[in-house]
Amino acid sequence: MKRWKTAWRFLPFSLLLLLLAGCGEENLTALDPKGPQAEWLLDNMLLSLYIMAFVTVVVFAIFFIILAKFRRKPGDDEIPKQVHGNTALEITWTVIPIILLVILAVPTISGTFMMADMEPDPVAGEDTVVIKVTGHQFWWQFDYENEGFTAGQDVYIPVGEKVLFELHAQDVIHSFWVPALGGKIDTVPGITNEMWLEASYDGVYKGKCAELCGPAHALMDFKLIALERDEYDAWVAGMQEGPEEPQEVIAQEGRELFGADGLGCIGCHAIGGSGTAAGPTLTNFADREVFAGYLDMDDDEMLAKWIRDPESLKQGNNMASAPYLSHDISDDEMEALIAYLRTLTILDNE
Ligand code: HEC
Ligand SMILES: [Cu+2]
Repeated sequence: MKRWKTAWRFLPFSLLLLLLAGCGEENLTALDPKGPQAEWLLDNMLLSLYIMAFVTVVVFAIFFIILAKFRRKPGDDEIPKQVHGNTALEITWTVIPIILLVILAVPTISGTFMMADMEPDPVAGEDTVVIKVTGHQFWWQFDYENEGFTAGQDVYIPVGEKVLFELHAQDVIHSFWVPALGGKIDTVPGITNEMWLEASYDGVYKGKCAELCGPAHALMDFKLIALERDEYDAWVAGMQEGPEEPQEVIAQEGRELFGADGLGCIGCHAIGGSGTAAGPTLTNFADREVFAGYLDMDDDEMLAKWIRDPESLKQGNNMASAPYLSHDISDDEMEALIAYLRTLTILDNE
């Protein structure tokens, strides 16, 4: 009894939590669709919700009517007539659910085929974009194999076009999910899964790993950036060319440190061209909104902290085993490294 009383006291908090659960991250929601797949998913969710609500209302209405109508009244001394079986009723409550299930099945089946349809659907004159996605603990690699370059953390697509994704995983199972655009599909080591997404509007869409994959799983965020076709083409050309040479002396010193004769960052972080499985390419690092999935891009101190002690900010990440960490990076060196990292832009060159 006492336990129930305590439990009830938490009810308002639980309801509040439920309310707040929707507010956490702006546009990390499937309830505000921005593409044909996500729209279909929401429509289907609502259809099943309405059908369930309808069934609940009807069943409860009948229940309460019968409760009121047939309850024991003063003077009712006899047990009512006992009935077994009623063919008409039984047919009714078998046929109605069948009809409801058919109503649900028709759009579900056609939608499932629509979402599984990996046939390219090129928009007039443009090649369909195909992107190889690889999930790593705890970051995302995006290989644009036809175009010959790799992007890390942020995936760019042209707006209004069906883009094909080939999904892989390097280490454990992850799940690729951009809620505003579509459903989630697992990335599984040794298996290639496929999906397509289309963004109806340009913009920055949040993505998240949706499969518990290790200590920093919750920080395995990424962005999908949908650009108009001409901007997208310019971005592709920029990624193929790589970032411009650093002009400032301090940034040039940073590039030395970044290289194989310095701290050896380049061993895991490609700049320009294809990347490796060892770490995200930093070709367009300065164009990101966040780094390491969640850290404020404008915060130099945070970036320095990341480079000095990545484990303290993202538990279990694979930069924490980098050999350079045994070397004390001086403040001057750090300043140079960060100055160099901040020159790594593609969007600002256009
Ligand atoms: C052993 C390989 C390795 C070495 C060496 C290495 N890193 Fe990393 N780095 C990684 C990995 C893996 C990540 C992704 C971590 C994550 O988000 O889980 C990363 C992430 C980063 C990021 C954030 C990238 C992003 O876009 O989110 C920066 C910046 C970075 N490293 C800078 C450096 C610098 C500077 C050096 C050299 C001083 C360096 N790294 C050396 C493996 C390495
Ligand atoms: Cu993951």
